[in-house]
Amino acid sequence: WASFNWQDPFLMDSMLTEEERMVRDSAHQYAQEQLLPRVREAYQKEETDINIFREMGEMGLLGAPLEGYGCPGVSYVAYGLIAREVERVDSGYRSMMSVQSSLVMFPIWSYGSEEQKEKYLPKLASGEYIGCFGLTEPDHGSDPGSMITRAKKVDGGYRLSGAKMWITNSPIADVFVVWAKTDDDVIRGFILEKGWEGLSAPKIEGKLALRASITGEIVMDNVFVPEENLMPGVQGLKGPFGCLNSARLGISWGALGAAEACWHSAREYTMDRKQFGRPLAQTQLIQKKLAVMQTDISLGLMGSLRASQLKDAGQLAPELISMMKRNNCVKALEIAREARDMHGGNGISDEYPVMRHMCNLEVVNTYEGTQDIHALILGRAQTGLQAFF
Ligand code: TGC
Ligand code: FAD
Repeated sequence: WASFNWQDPFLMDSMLTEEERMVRDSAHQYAQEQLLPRVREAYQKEETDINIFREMGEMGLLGAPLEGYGCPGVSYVAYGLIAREVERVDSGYRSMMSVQSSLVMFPIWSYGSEEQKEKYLPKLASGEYIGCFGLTEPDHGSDPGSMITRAKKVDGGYRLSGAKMWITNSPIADVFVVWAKTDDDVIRGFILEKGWEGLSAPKIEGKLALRASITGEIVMDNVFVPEENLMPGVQGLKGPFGCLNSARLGISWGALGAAEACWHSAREYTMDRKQFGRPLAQTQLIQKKLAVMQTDISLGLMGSLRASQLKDAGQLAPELISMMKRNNCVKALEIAREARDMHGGNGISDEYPVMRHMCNLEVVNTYEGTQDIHALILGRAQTGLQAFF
């Protein structure tokens, strides 16, 4: 028998290519050396450092799986490994990165005209431009198909009116990918730019989670969008959902990075902390909790790895992404809550990462489709019965 590797029970490392291991290691080094030292203050003060986009651009972490236009073109497995390393530090940093990569660069790359690709992608890849993605509205979150944002056809383009809510990066964004219904009631994607008349993006204050990542609204008051800023390549909800597929896959990896940080912190803490004359880690209850964390993380990673390999082979169904996004976010949140508890009173201090991860993971469970919405997608897939309404 082989000896057991408690940190990597399935020997996942050996299932990665040389390039994937290299990408993972450099993302790990960047996240631990550059992001970790600033996260405590950023979270406390609710500050988003825009230099992080430039740094990530230099590292090749923005739009990593896309080919051309200054993007590295790595595999989706590598993209997942990057998300895991960044979210090991903070879900907010992964959010900044995955919105830019999957929700702004991906639609321009997939549905944009050649001119749009050349104009926006290289600057988004380098982090010179910051992007945001406007789908959710104040009254339409889980059901974006009912959106009311309108794009009225006028001479030379469209006039956009409406509001988008809970938009990652919007107050600092240069480029806004916005989804709106045209006169014929069809959802289309538009690229808006900061400074256009009638466009504003106020910050949402009072967030108790994901505080290192700025969130805002997008308010459009009759904004003129020239014809050349309509993305020609897609119509209907499959446009935004195509982007969400790729972002959700990355989140399934990222959430486990946060969970791993909590697991390792709980393990170290309970090895050091003595109560009743022995380390907490020498009690049966604590060992059971550590075993559950290890099992859920390891199984989740195997699922995400397989899903990403299927994506790279062109064989991935969106429902499997729902399964992995839902499972890994739910498990990561349970692990963070348990790890917080195992740190006792110290668990509520920001000296330890567990409470911050726990709060962040509440959001990660909600955005990109809540766990219940993904359960309904999976329920529909196995029964053929629509239970959303
Ligand atoms: P439904 O009838 O199911 O589908 C309508 C059309 O869309 C197509 N479609 C998909 N295409 C590609 N990939 C997918 N995953 C797709 N899912 C659906 C479908 O084929 C159909 O196309 P067509 O051509 O036949 O018209 O639509 P529905 O209105 O019944 O949808 C229900 C539901 C629940 C699946 C959907 O609305 C949903 O997923 N809701 C969750 C909303 C959501 O995830 N919002 C995310 C906002 S962005 C965000 O949160 C970013 S946070 C990022 C960060 O900070 O990290
Ligand atoms: P609702 O849809 O009102 O759901 C509330 C509850 O009802 C949930 O528990 C849900 O599961 C449940 N529910 C809904 N429908 C059903 C049903 N049919 N059956 C049973 N239960 C149901 N959006 C963007 O477009 N771009 C972004 O960049 C972005 N970033 C975000 C960043 C943050 C910090 C947050 C918090 C959100 C962000 N979102 C973004 C929005 C996010 O995608 C939505 O919050 C999410 O889709 C849920 O929508 P909602 O908040 O309107 O909740």
